[in-house]
Amino acid sequence: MNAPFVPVKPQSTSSVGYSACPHDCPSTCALEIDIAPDGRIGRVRGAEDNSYTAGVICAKVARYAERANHKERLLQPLLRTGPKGSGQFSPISWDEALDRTAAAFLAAEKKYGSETVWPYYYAGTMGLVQRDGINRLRHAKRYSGQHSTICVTLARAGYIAATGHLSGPDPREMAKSDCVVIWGTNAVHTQVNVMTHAIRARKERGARIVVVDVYNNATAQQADMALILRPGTDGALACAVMHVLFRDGYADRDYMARHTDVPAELEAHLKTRTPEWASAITGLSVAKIEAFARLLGETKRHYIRLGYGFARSRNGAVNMHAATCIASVTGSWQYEGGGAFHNNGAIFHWNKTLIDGLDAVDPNIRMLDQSQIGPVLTGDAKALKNGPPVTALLIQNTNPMEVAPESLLVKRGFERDDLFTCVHEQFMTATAKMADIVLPATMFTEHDDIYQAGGQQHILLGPKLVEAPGEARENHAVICDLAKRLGAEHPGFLMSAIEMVEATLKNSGWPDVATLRSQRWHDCQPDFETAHFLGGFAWPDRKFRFAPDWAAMGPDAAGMPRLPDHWTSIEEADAEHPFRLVTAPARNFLNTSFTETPSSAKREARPTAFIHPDDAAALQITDGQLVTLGNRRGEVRLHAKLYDGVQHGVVIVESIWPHAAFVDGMGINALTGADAAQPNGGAAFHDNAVWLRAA
Ligand SMILES: Nc1nc2c(c(=O)[nH]1)N[C@H]1C(S)=C(S)[C@@H](COP(=O)(O)OP(=O)(O)OC[C@H]3O[C@@H](n4cnc5c(=O)[nH]c(N)nc54)[C@H](O)[C@@H]3O)O[C@H]1N2
Ligand SMILES: Nc1nc2c(c(=O)[nH]1)N[C@H]1C(S)=C(S)[C@@H](COP(=O)(O)OP(=O)(O)OC[C@H]3O[C@@H](n4cnc5c(=O)[nH]c(N)nc54)[C@H](O)[C@@H]3O)O[C@H]1N2
Ligand code: SF4
Ligand SMILES: [Mo]
Repeated sequence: MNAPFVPVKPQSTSSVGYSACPHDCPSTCALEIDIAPDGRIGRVRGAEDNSYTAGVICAKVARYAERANHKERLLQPLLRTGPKGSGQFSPISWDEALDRTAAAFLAAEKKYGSETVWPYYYAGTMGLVQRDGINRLRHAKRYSGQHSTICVTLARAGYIAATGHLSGPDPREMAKSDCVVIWGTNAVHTQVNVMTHAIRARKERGARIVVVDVYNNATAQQADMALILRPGTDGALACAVMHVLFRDGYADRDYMARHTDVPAELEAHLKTRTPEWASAITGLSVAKIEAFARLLGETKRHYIRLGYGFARSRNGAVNMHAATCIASVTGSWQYEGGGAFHNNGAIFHWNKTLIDGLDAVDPNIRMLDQSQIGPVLTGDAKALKNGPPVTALLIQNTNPMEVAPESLLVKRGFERDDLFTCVHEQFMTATAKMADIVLPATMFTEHDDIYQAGGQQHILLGPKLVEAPGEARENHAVICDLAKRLGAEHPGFLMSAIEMVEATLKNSGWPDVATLRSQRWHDCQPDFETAHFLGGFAWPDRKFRFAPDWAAMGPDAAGMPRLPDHWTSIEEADAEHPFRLVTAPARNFLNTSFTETPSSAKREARPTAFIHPDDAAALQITDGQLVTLGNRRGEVRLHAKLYDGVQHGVVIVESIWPHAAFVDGMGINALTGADAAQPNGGAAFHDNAVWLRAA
């Protein structure tokens, strides 16, 4: 099926191209890419002169040639010839592939109406044009909407509930902090540049690095203080810290009076949230909680870097809000190197009307929850919003067969005979294997796009640097070609990708493509006053909200606590499911991307469950033994590793391994739930009660 890589347009000499890492990582590194005389990419380096990247990138992207020049890249459109999932396909022409896809969509629409077609995508590429253009087709055709809940929803709801705005102190200020708190992000694995700036602060000013996590991960191992708590208990820790800050005179009452909503009510509420109370919930010692609170109280210039991981629980939005509140009790927002940061999404003020086709949105079209693709495809009426079944899928930039929760349902859904699936991919993923039509996709060096950083403040140009292998085509071209066949109309279908970039930059008030080509990136950092909310927070009364209006953050706020608290909405362990499972990210994979590159797979070895030695002993499980993890959603077998860097009753499985890497061909998301976390949905990937036994 896969012809060997045939490079197109060889060049005579090596050169260096400038780009941005397209992967779904908050760092969005500025890259320098060697291009060999044969037209293929070689070594990839981080740009030294980009003030956030600072010459550092992760190992998996430094080895990108292995992925781009991989012998298993998809190079031709394919038609399924065997049963779904069999992997039996025959090459066909692009015209035939697109004609068949369009015909299937038109037939489905005729039978059930436009909402039966569900364009489904995520962030395999973070380029705005190539990632989001699928929405333009969706809106122009009135296909079902996608409520994107698989990643950021919970974390954002929590942060914005507090500040009103998704931005914060300049991430480069970490280097000027006296204490960097890395909370619920395994930065060494998931966004290595946080470490660059935190370690600079330690080297240059003796700053302390604190990590709050549920296992002694690679980041915690570099910390001066690590708080390894029970999953889903960060709200309790944050409350006890604030209790101590009030109790011991560290609270900045003047700041709170000026900039927050209900400080007196918060103080009264926290009276009972003592370190003893939190110790029983979190499993941390009272002494550790006191020490952490004292460190924050005595170190005004503390930068709280809030990750996604601790928000991937059913109480995740509440926990994110609670941790953010600490910076308002100490008033650390006021200082350079201080405050609480999660993501810079709002500073870019994009006008994405052209890319997304926002001028064609029909608000009456149903929105389907991305994380509930299992229930949706298996006909759950509530998940379908009581509308027609989904009988046609167009998938770009995502691998839901393996990354979405409740994998058994997802698989059953994809197996349906009455479902037509077209997958546009770089590799034959588990999802591509379920497709009727597979289309080969370009990689970032093979098409034009523009990128914005979430964990920093640049927009970066990622121009086409090399020719695509085989017949691979960019997402934008596929969307435009399908639109033509489907009779969809929008100006965006008639433009090239770089014209889309140019127009979007202009409509958003940013420098043009020519400027970005010469500058390579543009620094969008707002001024200090704005970034630190010194003129007020982004609510009408300009106050930070200790008492958030959860109903304003999503449709399902029932029962959410009025003030920061330990909210017991998590999937608690019980007699039948005595363990809590966290599916934290593996270092050498990025979701399921890079699972195909041999060096990454070799470094990760095999799917592994980290189990506390005392728990293992009680169950007579030995190191390296096969174990079963299970709950009412499914069962998964994998190998145990005895590991004392977790609390009793907690199991960690670094992810996301393909299903095929597991003993029974079924991976970790068989155990995770697709229920929508409050208030606005979101998958609680790290919030699972499971049983554990020797297999
Ligand atoms: N190498 C690698 N890099 C990646 C990814 C990857 O899969 N691998 N994924 C990319 C994507 S899509 C994203 S969104 C980002 C996410 O990056 P992060 O913000 O780092 O979020 P997570 O990866 O979900 O988890 C981070 C940490 O949260 C911890 N955690 C889980 N539950 C809790 C809890 O209840 N409390 C606390 N305090 N900690 C908890 C986990 O143990 C883990 O160490 O990373 C990106 N970068
Ligand atoms: N158990 C567990 N599950 C999780 C998580 C977890 O922590 N634990 N994390 C969750 C999170 S945070 C996220 S964001 C999701 C992510 O899940 P996904 O978005 O599905 O991420 P990947 O598995 O990396 O799949 C991206 C796919 O896009 C393809 N791709 C890349 N670039 C392009 C392109 O330009 N065009 C096309 N057509 N395809 C392209 C890649 O080859 C890859 O197969 O997973 C979630 N699932
Ligand atoms: S750290 Fe993140 S943004 Fe930087 S190269 Fe690696 S995956 Fe890409
Ligand atoms: Mo993500």
